[in-house]
Amino acid sequence: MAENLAPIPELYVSYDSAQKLKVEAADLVSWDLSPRQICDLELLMNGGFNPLKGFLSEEDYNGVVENMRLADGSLWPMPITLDVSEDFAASLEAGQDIALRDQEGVILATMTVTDNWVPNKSKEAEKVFGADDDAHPAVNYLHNTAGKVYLGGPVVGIQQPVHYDFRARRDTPNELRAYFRKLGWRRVVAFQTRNPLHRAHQELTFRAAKEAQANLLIHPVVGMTKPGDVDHFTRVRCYEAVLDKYPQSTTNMSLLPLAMRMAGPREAVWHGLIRKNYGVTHFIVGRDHAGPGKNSQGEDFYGPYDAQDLFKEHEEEMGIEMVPFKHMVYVQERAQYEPNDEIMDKDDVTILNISGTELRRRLAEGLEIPEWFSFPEVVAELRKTKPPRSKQGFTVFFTGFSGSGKSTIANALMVKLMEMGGRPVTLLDGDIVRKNLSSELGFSKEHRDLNIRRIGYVASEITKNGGIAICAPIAPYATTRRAVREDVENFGAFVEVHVATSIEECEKRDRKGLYKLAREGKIKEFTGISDPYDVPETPELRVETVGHDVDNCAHQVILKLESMGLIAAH
Ligand code: PPS
Repeated sequence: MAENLAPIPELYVSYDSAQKLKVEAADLVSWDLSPRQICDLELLMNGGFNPLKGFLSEEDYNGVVENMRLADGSLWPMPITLDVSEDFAASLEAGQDIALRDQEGVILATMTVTDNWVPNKSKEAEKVFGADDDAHPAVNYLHNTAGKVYLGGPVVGIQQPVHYDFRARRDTPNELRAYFRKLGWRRVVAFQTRNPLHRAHQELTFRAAKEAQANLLIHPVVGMTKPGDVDHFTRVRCYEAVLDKYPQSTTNMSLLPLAMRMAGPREAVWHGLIRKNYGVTHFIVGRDHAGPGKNSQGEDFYGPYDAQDLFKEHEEEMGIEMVPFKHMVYVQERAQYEPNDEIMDKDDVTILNISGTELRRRLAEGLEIPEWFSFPEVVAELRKTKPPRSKQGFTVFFTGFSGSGKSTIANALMVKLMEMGGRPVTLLDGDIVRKNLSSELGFSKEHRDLNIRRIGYVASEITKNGGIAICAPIAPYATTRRAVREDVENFGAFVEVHVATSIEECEKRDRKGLYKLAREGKIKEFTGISDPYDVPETPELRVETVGHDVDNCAHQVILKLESMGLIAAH
C-alpha cells in the first residue's frame, strides 16, 4: 500500500485573512487554553486530527464515546473536547464566536460555539478508558483537571502555537507529506514513542522497516506523555544520537506535538489515524501500546495485545497497515538482539533483558548500564538529566493538625540536612508561607487549597532545581495533597510525612491557645474542631509524637530518606 501524498485539509486561513481575523478576534470573549488543549488545537489546525474540523459537537462526542464513530460514521476513537469552567460556559450564547489564546495570550484560533453541554464524565471514563478509576492518568485528568462543561464547534486557525525548541524537527502533516514526496518515500513505517530509544528499539524499528520494505519515521510524542516520563528535551537529544545508528538516508525523525491519553487500544487506533494524516503507510504497534500502568486494584488496565487486536479490526478502514512489535531480547552468545518468540534454542543460550523499572533503578542509584543494552551517548544524556537520587532534589511534606509538632520536627530536620550539606534546604512552614506567600488568604476550603497549591508550586521548583523543600502546612485535604504530589513528582521524590498527633493531644497541648478560641467559636473553620482533616491513607511515613522526642521524630524522617536513596547512608 503506498500513500497518496496529496496535501490534506488544514483549518488555517490564508496569511492575509489571518492578520485581519487576529485584529477582529481581539474583541471576542477569550478562552485561555490549557497545555493539553493547545496540543489538541495544533493537531486540529494542521490536519493531524483530520477529518475533525473543530472541537467535537455533542452529537459527535456521544458517537465517539459510544462506538468510536463521529455522527457521519467516520472512525474516530478519542473525544477531542474543549473543556471549560461552568462560569465561562454560562456566559456564552449559542453560535457565539470566541478567541482561543495560548498561555501568553496570543490568539491562535477562533471557534464558533455551536454546542455547550455537561458531559457524563464517568461514562466517558468507562467507555473510552475502560474504567472510571483515577489511577488512569486520563481519567484522573478528566475528573480533577478538566472543566465541567464541554464546548464544541468549528475552529478557524490563525497561527500555529509557537515552539522555540527543536524547530527543525517539527513538521506538520503536509510538511512531512511533501518531504516523503520529495524523497520518493512511498512506503513509510512510523514508530511512536514516549521513551528514550535503546538498542532493542533501534533493532526492532530497523527490522520492521526492512520487513515492510519501507523507510522509517521515528515519530516521538513531545506534547504531553505519561506523568513521570523522561522530559522531551532529554529524549530528543537521545533520539538524535540513535538516528546515527541507522543506515544513512533510510530513516528520519519528526516530533509530534500530541497530548497522549494513555488509552491503550483506542489510543493505538487514534495514533494510526494521526499517522495516516502524516502520510505514513505502516505503523508499529507494540505490546501494551500506550498502556497507562496498573489500576487501583494493581491490575493492568488493558490486556497486552488488546491494542494490536483493535488496530487489526480497523486496519483496512484506516488505510494504514500495522506492523506488530516483537519483544526483542539480547542473546549473549550471539551478541545480538533477536525476537523472543523466534529463539528456538532458549535452553542453550543466555537471554539478557533490562526492564524499564530496572533501568530506572540503575539510573537512580548510579549503577552501570551495559553497552549491550543502550548506546553510551544515550546513557550519558540520561545520566545528565537523571543524576542518582542522592543528588536529585526532593520534597518532604509534613501534614497534621495545628500544634501536632510539624513545624518543630521540620525545623529539626532542616538543621540535620544542612549539617549533612550537599543540597540547599528551604523550609516552607505553614506560618512562614502564610506571612510571605499567602498573607491575603483565610481558612475557607478554597483559600486553603490555594495556599497549599502555592506551597506545592514553590516546592516543585525547588525540587526541579536540585534542592530540598521541607513543607509543613496542615494541608487538610487529600485531593490537594495529591495534586501537590503530582506537581513535585514531575521533578523528584515527594515524601509525605503524617504527623499523627491526635486532635485530643493537640487540644491538650494548645501551644498557641487557638483550640480554646476555636471551642469558644472565636476562630471559625478550625481544623479538627469545626473543619475537616482527611487522614493520609498511605503516607511515606507516619510519626507519633507522644512518647517520642523531636530529635527522634526527625531521625525517623532521615532514616526514611536514606531508605529511599535520597540521602547517602552514613
Ligand atoms: S492550611 O489549612 O494548610 O492552609 O493551614 P496552614 O497554612 O498550615 O495554617 C495553619 C496555621 O494557621 C493557624 N490557624 C488555623 N489553623 C487551622 N484552622 C484555622 N481556622 C486557623 N486559623 C488560624 C494555626 O496556627 C496553624 O498553625 P500550625 O503551625 O499548624 O499550628
